[in-house]
Amino acid sequence: MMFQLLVVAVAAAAVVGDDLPPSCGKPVYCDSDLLHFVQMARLYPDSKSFVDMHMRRDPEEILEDFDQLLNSSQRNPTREQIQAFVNENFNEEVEIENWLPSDYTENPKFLLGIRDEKLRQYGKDLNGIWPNLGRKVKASVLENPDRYSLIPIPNGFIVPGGRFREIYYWDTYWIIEGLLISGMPETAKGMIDNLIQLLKKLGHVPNGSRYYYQERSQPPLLTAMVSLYIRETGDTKFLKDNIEALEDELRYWLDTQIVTFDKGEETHTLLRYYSPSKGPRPESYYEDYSGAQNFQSNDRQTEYYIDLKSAAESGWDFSTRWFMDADGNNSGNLSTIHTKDIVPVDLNAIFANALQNMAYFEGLLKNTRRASHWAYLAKQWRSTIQEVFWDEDDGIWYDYSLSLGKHRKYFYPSNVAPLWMGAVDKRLVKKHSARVLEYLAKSHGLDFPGGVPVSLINSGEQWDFPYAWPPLVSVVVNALEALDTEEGKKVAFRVAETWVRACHKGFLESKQMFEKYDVEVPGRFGGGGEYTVQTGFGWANGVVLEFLTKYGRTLTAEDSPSDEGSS
Ligand SMILES: *[C@@H]1O[C@H](CO)[C@@H](O)[C@H](O)[C@H]1NC(C)=O
Ligand SMILES: *[C@@H]1O[C@H](CO)[C@@H](O)[C@H](O)[C@H]1NC(C)=O
Ligand SMILES: *[C@@H]1O[C@H](CO)[C@@H](O)[C@H](O)[C@H]1NC(C)=O
Ligand SMILES: CC(=O)N[C@H]1CO[C@H](CO)[C@@H](O)[C@@H]1O
Repeated sequence: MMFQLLVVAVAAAAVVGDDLPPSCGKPVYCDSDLLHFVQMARLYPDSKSFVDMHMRRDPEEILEDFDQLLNSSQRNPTREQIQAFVNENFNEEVEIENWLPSDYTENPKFLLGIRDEKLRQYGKDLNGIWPNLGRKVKASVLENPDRYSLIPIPNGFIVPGGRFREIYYWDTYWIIEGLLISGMPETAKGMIDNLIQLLKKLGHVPNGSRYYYQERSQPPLLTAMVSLYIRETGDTKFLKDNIEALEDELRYWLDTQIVTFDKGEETHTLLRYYSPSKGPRPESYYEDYSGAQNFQSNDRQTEYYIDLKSAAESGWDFSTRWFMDADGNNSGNLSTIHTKDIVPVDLNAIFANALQNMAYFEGLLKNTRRASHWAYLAKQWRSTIQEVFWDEDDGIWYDYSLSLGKHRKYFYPSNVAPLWMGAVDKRLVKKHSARVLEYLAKSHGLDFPGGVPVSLINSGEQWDFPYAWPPLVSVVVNALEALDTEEGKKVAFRVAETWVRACHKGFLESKQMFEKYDVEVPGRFGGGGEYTVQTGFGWANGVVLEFLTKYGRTLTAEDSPSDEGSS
């Protein structure tokens, strides 16, 4: 079982839509005429609104009644009829209630380490947002689970904010980082346990705790979260209780997301994002379905849906990173999305780190044989990362296109993910550090006043220019630190300082933290993409807290008069 990955080859057979599973096993939310007609009637500006409602009656009765409505209207019900049907059968009342984390305190210790008075206040304000984002699942969901799209989880948790009212997989990594800084390890532990409960129930950690997210995972940062938690608390009992589940998650990725291909003389095995299920994303049904009408054939539409979902699995929905025009360049648009053709640097860096974490965990539990098994795989993964992604000409790691057999030579912060995740052997870090800095300087990706953009292309998509996303800024700063050179540390500090000042400025103006920002105007929220900008915001708070802690002794809210002109 464990060594299976060496012999798995991916069958490149065409995907046939009818053979694919629906997005989830609950037809009302994932696979029914009801879903189709309601979402296409556009009753709500955000497609997520309907699939978050719960049912007033049993789903079988509702589906049958809707069939009747279709029959009596020759499958052409009016918008009013559909709205009336929804009002009668569904309830918008939120199934999640506010929750005050028991380990929350107003003046956590980390504030003492921040020298600048304004930034210390900012840290205190950010810490003070945690209780506003605390939630737990209402008891009514447990009493009648069949009537909800929410998957119940046992512990209180911190949500991202806005439309993201449930727990999300990769968001949780930066939230946990912030919670540990805020001295809230119990809350962090409860959140990790929630993800593990989802993993046990579904066989993998879903994108978020909704059935309609069930067929998609997200960047596999669970072991990295456990590692943060264990290093902070030394809670090896938690590790012991959950080690099997953590292994299961890695096997899930090895079993379902692996791709084997030739580059040059060598055959390589790595992971890609791949989420094969039928139809549009239920929570973005109208948008996906409308987009698919650009394609004539059913097979092309099916491919399109899979590429959209695979991009959603990456967390980067959507981005030129997954677009390929006729020449394979990233200047395409959503209708030229080819996520599953692209082997991503960051996913594989995260996975190499997960393998190494697993070796570390098994070591802590004194399972030496298993520890060396995972350590061996981790080493193998790191060396494949180097062989496939490293570009000797440009001195950086690039995503790799399977169909073109070549690198995608574009600036994305994910290019430095191997450094962030410790997925490059120390010797090579030393050897390449100057080249990586040179690449970053030449790319101009770090030159903007409001943060590091997710790309340099203004496509109108939310994971493109001019937007900066907090987790990616954290990736860049940590990658630069990992170079372990004086110059690397200098640049890391500059990037972190720019970021904290921009977020601080935005916060003073609006009293809000945003899920993403505009790199051209410091502190302005980023507006484009699939939905309106969301506030709160879990990972934004986590990343600023990270930088305030890391650089609290030297970081300032603004240049002091004596610095003016020198920077
Ligand atoms: C709707 O009509 C079809 C045939 O036209 C029939 O099979 C089905 O039972 C009808 N459904 C309801 C709920 O009346
Ligand atoms: C793709 O990029 C290459 C190299 O920059 C360029 O020559 C070519 O015209 C581009 N193709 C398209 C369709 O933009
Ligand atoms: C997207 O690209 C395709 C193929 O190049 C083109 O036909 C289509 O008009 C583009 N759509 C938009 C919205 O720009
Ligand atoms: C499309 C999808 O899979 N849904 C969500 C997964 O979670 C992220 C948040 O991290 C959302 O942006 C996606 O919409």
